[in-house]
Amino acid sequence: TDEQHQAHFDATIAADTPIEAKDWMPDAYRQTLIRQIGQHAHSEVIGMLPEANWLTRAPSLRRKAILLAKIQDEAGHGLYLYSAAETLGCSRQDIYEKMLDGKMKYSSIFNYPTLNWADVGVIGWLVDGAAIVNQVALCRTSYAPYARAMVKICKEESFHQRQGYEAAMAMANGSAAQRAMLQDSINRFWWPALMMFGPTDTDSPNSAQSMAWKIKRHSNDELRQKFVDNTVPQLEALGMTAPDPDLKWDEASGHYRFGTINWDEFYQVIKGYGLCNHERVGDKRRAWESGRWVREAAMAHAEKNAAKAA
Ligand code: FAQ
Repeated sequence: TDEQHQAHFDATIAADTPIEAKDWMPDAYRQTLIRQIGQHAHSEVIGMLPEANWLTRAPSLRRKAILLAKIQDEAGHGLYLYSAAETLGCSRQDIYEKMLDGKMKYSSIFNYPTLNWADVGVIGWLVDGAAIVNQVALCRTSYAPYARAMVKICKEESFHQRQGYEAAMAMANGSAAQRAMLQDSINRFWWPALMMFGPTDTDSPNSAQSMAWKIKRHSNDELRQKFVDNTVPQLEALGMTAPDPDLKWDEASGHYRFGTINWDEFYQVIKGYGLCNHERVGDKRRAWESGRWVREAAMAHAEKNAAKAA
Protein backbone atom coordinates (compact mmCIF):
# COMPACT_ATOMS: atom_id res chain seq x y z
CA THR A 1 0.00 0.00 0.00
CA ASP A 2 0.96 3.65 -0.25
CA GLU A 3 1.36 3.86 3.54
CA GLN A 4 3.81 0.95 3.49
CA HIS A 5 5.74 2.56 0.62
CA GLN A 6 5.82 5.87 2.49
CA ALA A 7 6.99 4.21 5.72
CA HIS A 8 9.75 2.40 3.85
CA PHE A 9 10.82 5.63 2.13
CA ASP A 10 10.86 7.53 5.44
CA ALA A 11 12.95 4.79 7.06
CA THR A 12 15.37 4.82 4.12
CA ILE A 13 15.84 8.60 4.41
CA ALA A 14 16.21 8.33 8.21
CA ALA A 15 18.92 5.68 7.79
CA ASP A 16 20.81 7.88 5.31
CA THR A 17 20.46 5.22 2.64
CA PRO A 18 20.36 6.79 -0.83
CA ILE A 19 17.20 6.60 -2.92
CA GLU A 20 17.72 5.02 -6.35
CA ALA A 21 15.78 5.75 -9.54
CA LYS A 22 13.63 2.61 -9.36
CA ASP A 23 12.76 2.97 -5.66
CA TRP A 24 9.30 4.16 -4.67
CA MET A 25 9.30 7.85 -3.76
CA PRO A 26 6.59 10.40 -2.92
CA ASP A 27 5.50 12.37 -5.94
CA ALA A 28 6.42 15.69 -4.30
CA TYR A 29 9.98 14.41 -3.70
CA ARG A 30 10.22 13.49 -7.38
CA GLN A 31 8.85 16.87 -8.50
CA THR A 32 11.20 18.80 -6.20
CA LEU A 33 14.16 16.91 -7.61
CA ILE A 34 13.08 17.48 -11.22
CA ARG A 35 12.80 21.19 -10.41
CA GLN A 36 16.16 21.47 -8.67
CA ILE A 37 18.18 19.16 -10.94
CA GLY A 38 16.53 20.68 -14.02
CA GLN A 39 17.37 24.22 -12.88
CA HIS A 40 20.86 23.12 -12.07
CA ALA A 41 21.27 21.64 -15.57
CA HIS A 42 19.89 24.81 -17.20
CA SER A 43 22.36 26.88 -15.16
CA GLU A 44 25.27 24.88 -16.50
CA VAL A 45 24.32 25.38 -20.14
CA ILE A 46 23.26 29.04 -19.77
CA GLY A 47 26.46 29.54 -17.75
CA MET A 48 28.48 28.85 -20.90
CA LEU A 49 27.31 32.11 -22.46
CA PRO A 50 28.89 34.85 -20.29
CA GLU A 51 32.32 33.24 -20.60
CA ALA A 52 31.92 32.50 -24.30
CA ASN A 53 31.72 36.28 -24.75
CA TRP A 54 35.50 36.41 -24.16
CA LEU A 55 36.66 33.35 -26.10
CA THR A 56 37.60 35.28 -29.23
CA ARG A 57 39.36 37.95 -27.17
CA ALA A 58 41.36 35.83 -24.70
CA PRO A 59 44.74 37.52 -24.18
CA SER A 60 46.85 34.47 -25.10
CA LEU A 61 46.58 31.03 -26.70
CA ARG A 62 47.08 29.45 -23.25
CA ARG A 63 44.20 31.42 -21.71
CA LYS A 64 42.01 30.64 -24.70
CA ALA A 65 42.68 26.88 -24.50
CA ILE A 66 41.90 26.87 -20.76
CA LEU A 67 38.68 28.84 -21.25
CA LEU A 68 37.54 26.56 -24.10
CA ALA A 69 38.12 23.49 -21.92
CA LYS A 70 36.20 25.04 -19.03
CA ILE A 71 33.21 25.94 -21.20
CA GLN A 72 33.16 22.41 -22.64
CA ASP A 73 33.13 21.06 -19.07
CA GLU A 74 30.00 23.13 -18.34
CA ALA A 75 28.27 21.52 -21.32
CA GLY A 76 29.27 18.12 -19.92
CA HIS A 77 27.87 19.05 -16.48
CA GLY A 78 24.61 20.01 -18.15
CA LEU A 79 24.48 16.60 -19.82
CA TYR A 80 25.13 14.64 -16.59
CA LEU A 81 22.43 16.68 -14.86
CA TYR A 82 19.84 16.33 -17.63
CA SER A 83 20.50 12.58 -17.50
CA ALA A 84 20.05 12.56 -13.71
CA ALA A 85 16.76 14.46 -14.15
CA GLU A 86 15.60 11.94 -16.78
CA THR A 87 16.00 9.08 -14.29
CA LEU A 88 13.02 10.68 -12.50
CA GLY A 89 10.81 10.24 -15.56
CA CYS A 90 10.83 13.74 -17.06
CA SER A 91 11.82 14.37 -20.66
CA ARG A 92 14.92 16.42 -21.33
CA GLN A 93 13.25 18.18 -24.23
CA ASP A 94 10.28 19.11 -22.07
CA ILE A 95 12.31 20.70 -19.28
CA TYR A 96 14.63 22.41 -21.77
CA GLU A 97 11.65 23.98 -23.52
CA LYS A 98 10.25 25.07 -20.16
CA MET A 99 13.51 26.94 -19.56
CA LEU A 100 13.27 28.57 -23.02
CA ASP A 101 9.68 29.58 -22.24
CA GLY A 102 10.67 31.11 -18.88
CA LYS A 103 8.71 28.44 -16.95
CA MET A 104 11.83 27.03 -15.30
CA LYS A 105 14.58 29.03 -13.68
CA TYR A 106 18.36 28.94 -13.98
CA SER A 107 20.90 30.57 -11.67
CA SER A 108 20.54 34.34 -11.25
CA ILE A 109 24.30 34.82 -11.62
CA PHE A 110 24.29 34.22 -15.38
CA ASN A 111 22.08 37.24 -16.00
CA TYR A 112 24.98 39.62 -15.38
CA PRO A 113 27.17 40.81 -18.26
CA THR A 114 30.88 40.02 -18.68
CA LEU A 115 32.35 43.45 -19.36
CA ASN A 116 36.10 42.90 -19.15
CA TRP A 117 38.66 40.08 -19.32
CA ALA A 118 39.02 40.01 -15.52
CA ASP A 119 35.40 38.79 -15.39
CA VAL A 120 36.55 35.44 -16.79
CA GLY A 121 38.97 34.95 -13.88
CA VAL A 122 36.48 36.29 -11.35
CA ILE A 123 33.71 33.98 -12.61
CA GLY A 124 36.03 30.98 -12.21
CA TRP A 125 37.11 32.11 -8.75
CA LEU A 126 33.85 33.46 -7.25
CA VAL A 127 31.08 31.83 -9.29
CA ASP A 128 32.61 28.37 -9.55
CA GLY A 129 33.82 28.85 -5.96
CA ALA A 130 30.25 29.45 -4.79
CA ALA A 131 28.98 26.60 -6.96
CA ILE A 132 31.47 24.18 -5.32
CA VAL A 133 30.41 25.08 -1.78
CA ASN A 134 26.83 24.25 -2.76
CA GLN A 135 27.74 21.17 -4.81
CA VAL A 136 30.08 19.55 -2.28
CA ALA A 137 27.07 19.46 0.05
CA LEU A 138 25.00 17.92 -2.76
CA CYS A 139 27.44 15.00 -3.11
CA ARG A 140 25.56 13.63 -0.05
CA THR A 141 22.08 14.49 -1.31
CA SER A 142 19.55 11.70 -0.76
CA TYR A 143 18.85 10.98 -4.45
CA ALA A 144 21.73 8.76 -5.60
CA PRO A 145 21.87 9.63 -9.34
CA TYR A 146 22.12 13.35 -8.44
CA ALA A 147 24.78 12.67 -5.79
CA ARG A 148 26.85 10.60 -8.23
CA ALA A 149 26.72 13.33 -10.89
CA MET A 150 27.93 15.84 -8.27
CA VAL A 151 31.08 13.89 -7.43
CA LYS A 152 32.50 14.24 -10.93
CA ILE A 153 31.20 17.78 -11.36
CA CYS A 154 32.92 18.89 -8.14
CA LYS A 155 36.29 17.61 -9.32
CA GLU A 156 36.00 19.63 -12.51
CA GLU A 157 34.55 22.65 -10.72
CA SER A 158 37.48 22.75 -8.34
CA PHE A 159 39.86 22.91 -11.32
CA HIS A 160 37.72 25.77 -12.68
CA GLN A 161 37.94 27.64 -9.40
CA ARG A 162 41.72 27.30 -9.31
CA GLN A 163 42.19 28.41 -12.92
CA GLY A 164 40.01 31.43 -12.16
CA TYR A 165 42.01 32.33 -9.09
CA GLU A 166 45.27 31.88 -11.01
CA ALA A 167 44.01 34.24 -13.73
CA ALA A 168 42.97 36.75 -11.04
CA MET A 169 46.40 36.41 -9.41
CA ALA A 170 48.14 37.19 -12.71
CA MET A 171 46.13 40.42 -12.93
CA ALA A 172 46.69 41.29 -9.27
CA ASN A 173 50.43 41.02 -9.91
CA GLY A 174 50.18 43.03 -13.13
CA SER A 175 49.96 46.74 -13.97
CA ALA A 176 47.86 49.34 -12.15
CA ALA A 177 45.35 49.13 -15.03
CA GLN A 178 45.08 45.35 -14.62
CA ARG A 179 44.58 45.66 -10.86
CA ALA A 180 41.87 48.27 -11.46
CA MET A 181 40.16 45.97 -13.96
CA LEU A 182 40.23 43.11 -11.44
CA GLN A 183 38.83 45.29 -8.65
CA ASP A 184 36.06 46.51 -10.96
CA SER A 185 35.11 42.93 -11.77
CA ILE A 186 35.08 41.91 -8.08
CA ASN A 187 32.88 44.92 -7.32
CA ARG A 188 30.32 43.76 -9.89
CA PHE A 189 30.36 40.00 -9.09
CA TRP A 190 30.70 39.97 -5.29
CA TRP A 191 27.06 40.50 -4.35
CA PRO A 192 25.58 38.44 -7.21
CA ALA A 193 27.86 35.54 -6.11
CA LEU A 194 26.38 35.74 -2.58
CA MET A 195 22.89 35.68 -4.12
CA MET A 196 23.63 32.32 -5.80
CA PHE A 197 22.83 30.55 -2.50
CA GLY A 198 19.20 31.67 -2.68
CA PRO A 199 16.99 33.63 -0.28
CA THR A 200 17.70 33.76 3.45
CA ASP A 201 16.52 30.71 5.39
CA THR A 202 13.50 32.57 6.70
CA ASP A 203 12.43 33.48 3.13
CA SER A 204 13.23 30.14 1.46
CA PRO A 205 9.92 28.34 0.82
CA ASN A 206 11.46 25.03 -0.28
CA SER A 207 14.15 24.62 2.37
CA ALA A 208 12.28 22.97 5.24
CA GLN A 209 10.89 20.14 3.13
CA SER A 210 14.11 19.71 1.12
CA MET A 211 16.13 19.50 4.35
CA ALA A 212 13.68 16.95 5.79
CA TRP A 213 14.10 14.84 2.65
CA LYS A 214 17.89 15.36 2.86
CA ILE A 215 17.93 16.72 -0.67
CA LYS A 216 19.56 19.78 0.91
CA ARG A 217 22.07 18.99 3.66
CA HIS A 218 22.80 22.59 4.67
CA SER A 219 20.67 25.69 4.58
CA ASN A 220 21.13 28.56 2.10
CA ASP A 221 22.55 30.85 4.82
CA GLU A 222 24.96 28.22 6.15
CA LEU A 223 26.44 27.66 2.71
CA ARG A 224 26.60 31.40 1.97
CA GLN A 225 28.52 31.92 5.24
CA LYS A 226 30.92 29.12 4.37
CA PHE A 227 31.59 30.73 0.98
CA VAL A 228 32.32 34.13 2.56
CA ASP A 229 34.62 32.51 5.14
CA ASN A 230 36.51 30.65 2.38
CA THR A 231 36.77 33.64 0.08
CA VAL A 232 37.76 36.66 2.19
CA PRO A 233 41.32 35.37 2.85
CA GLN A 234 41.69 34.76 -0.90
CA LEU A 235 40.51 38.30 -1.59
CA GLU A 236 43.06 39.65 0.89
CA ALA A 237 45.84 37.55 -0.64
CA LEU A 238 45.13 39.27 -3.96
CA GLY A 239 45.31 42.69 -2.29
CA MET A 240 41.72 43.39 -3.38
CA THR A 241 38.61 44.44 -1.42
CA ALA A 242 34.94 43.48 -1.39
CA PRO A 243 32.31 46.18 -2.10
CA ASP A 244 30.90 45.74 1.41
CA PRO A 245 31.77 48.25 4.16
CA ASP A 246 30.22 45.91 6.76
CA LEU A 247 32.47 42.96 5.95
CA LYS A 248 34.59 42.17 9.00
CA TRP A 249 36.05 39.27 10.97
CA ASP A 250 34.08 38.39 14.07
CA GLU A 251 36.40 36.74 16.59
CA ALA A 252 33.58 35.57 18.85
CA SER A 253 31.77 33.52 16.20
CA GLY A 254 34.82 32.63 14.10
CA HIS A 255 33.07 33.93 10.98
CA TYR A 256 33.18 36.96 8.71
CA ARG A 257 30.14 39.18 9.15
CA PHE A 258 28.79 40.77 5.98
CA GLY A 259 26.26 43.44 5.00
CA THR A 260 22.69 43.04 3.79
CA ILE A 261 22.11 41.58 0.34
CA ASN A 262 19.95 43.60 -2.04
CA TRP A 263 17.04 41.15 -2.17
CA ASP A 264 15.00 43.40 -4.47
CA GLU A 265 17.69 42.99 -7.08
CA PHE A 266 17.72 39.20 -6.54
CA TYR A 267 13.95 38.86 -7.02
CA GLN A 268 14.00 41.14 -10.07
CA VAL A 269 16.66 38.94 -11.66
CA ILE A 270 14.88 35.64 -10.95
CA LYS A 271 11.61 37.08 -12.29
CA GLY A 272 13.34 37.71 -15.61
CA TYR A 273 14.26 41.38 -15.31
CA GLY A 274 18.02 41.12 -14.83
CA LEU A 275 20.47 42.85 -17.15
CA CYS A 276 20.91 39.88 -19.49
CA ASN A 277 17.90 37.54 -18.99
CA HIS A 278 16.47 38.48 -22.38
CA GLU A 279 19.77 38.07 -24.20
CA ARG A 280 20.64 34.72 -22.55
CA VAL A 281 17.32 33.04 -23.27
CA GLY A 282 17.28 34.59 -26.76
CA ASP A 283 20.71 33.07 -27.52
CA LYS A 284 19.59 29.64 -26.34
CA ARG A 285 16.35 29.85 -28.29
CA ARG A 286 18.23 30.74 -31.49
CA ALA A 287 20.64 27.84 -30.94
CA TRP A 288 17.68 25.49 -30.32
CA GLU A 289 15.95 26.62 -33.54
CA SER A 290 19.06 26.51 -35.69
CA GLY A 291 19.90 23.04 -34.37
CA ARG A 292 16.50 21.65 -35.30
CA TRP A 293 17.77 20.10 -38.57
CA VAL A 294 20.55 18.31 -36.66
CA ARG A 295 18.04 16.75 -34.24
CA GLU A 296 15.77 15.77 -37.14
CA ALA A 297 18.66 14.29 -39.14
CA ALA A 298 19.86 12.29 -36.11
CA MET A 299 16.35 10.89 -35.57
CA ALA A 300 15.97 10.00 -39.26
CA HIS A 301 19.37 8.28 -39.20
CA ALA A 302 18.46 6.30 -36.08
CA GLU A 303 15.14 5.24 -37.60
CA LYS A 304 16.83 4.14 -40.82
CA ASN A 305 19.36 2.06 -38.87
CA ALA A 306 16.63 0.51 -36.76
CA ALA A 307 14.67 -0.41 -39.90
CA LYS A 308 17.81 -1.94 -41.45
CA ALA A 309 18.48 -3.98 -38.31
CA ALA A 310 14.88 -5.25 -38.34
N1 FAQ B 1 18.96 31.86 -8.99
O1 FAQ B 1 13.19 27.94 -1.60
P1 FAQ B 1 14.49 28.26 -2.26
C1 FAQ B 1 26.73 26.45 -11.92
C2 FAQ B 1 14.79 30.17 -6.61
S1 FAQ B 1 26.27 26.79 -10.31
C3 FAQ B 1 17.76 31.57 -9.50
O2 FAQ B 1 15.67 28.51 -1.39
P2 FAQ B 1 15.71 25.81 -3.24
C4 FAQ B 1 28.20 26.16 -12.19
C5 FAQ B 1 14.47 28.72 -6.30
O3 FAQ B 1 14.70 27.91 -7.43
C6 FAQ B 1 24.61 27.40 -10.32
N2 FAQ B 1 16.74 31.11 -8.76
O4 FAQ B 1 14.80 27.12 -3.35
C7 FAQ B 1 28.76 27.04 -13.23
C8 FAQ B 1 13.02 28.83 -5.90
O5 FAQ B 1 12.21 28.99 -7.07
P3 FAQ B 1 11.18 27.86 -7.59
C9 FAQ B 1 23.59 26.32 -10.31
C10 FAQ B 1 16.98 30.89 -7.45
O6 FAQ B 1 15.63 25.10 -4.52
C11 FAQ B 1 29.71 27.99 -12.91
C12 FAQ B 1 12.97 30.15 -5.18
O7 FAQ B 1 14.07 30.90 -5.64
N3 FAQ B 1 23.62 25.57 -9.09
O8 FAQ B 1 25.89 26.48 -12.72
C13 FAQ B 1 18.22 31.15 -6.85
O9 FAQ B 1 15.38 25.04 -2.01
C14 FAQ B 1 30.27 28.84 -13.89
C15 FAQ B 1 13.02 30.00 -3.67
O10 FAQ B 1 14.31 29.51 -3.22
C16 FAQ B 1 22.50 24.97 -8.62
O11 FAQ B 1 21.45 25.05 -9.21
C17 FAQ B 1 19.25 31.65 -7.69
N4 FAQ B 1 20.47 31.94 -7.22
O12 FAQ B 1 17.21 26.37 -3.04
C18 FAQ B 1 28.39 26.93 -14.57
C19 FAQ B 1 22.67 24.18 -7.35
N5 FAQ B 1 18.14 30.85 -5.54
O13 FAQ B 1 12.04 26.75 -8.12
C20 FAQ B 1 28.94 27.77 -15.54
C21 FAQ B 1 21.50 23.29 -7.06
C22 FAQ B 1 16.88 30.43 -5.30
O14 FAQ B 1 10.40 27.42 -6.39
C23 FAQ B 1 29.90 28.74 -15.20
N6 FAQ B 1 20.40 24.01 -6.51
N7 FAQ B 1 16.19 30.46 -6.46
O15 FAQ B 1 10.38 28.53 -8.65
C24 FAQ B 1 20.24 24.28 -5.18
O16 FAQ B 1 21.08 23.94 -4.36
C25 FAQ B 1 18.99 24.99 -4.75
O17 FAQ B 1 18.03 24.86 -5.76
C26 FAQ B 1 19.19 26.50 -4.38
C27 FAQ B 1 17.84 27.11 -4.06
C28 FAQ B 1 20.11 26.60 -3.18
C29 FAQ B 1 19.81 27.25 -5.57
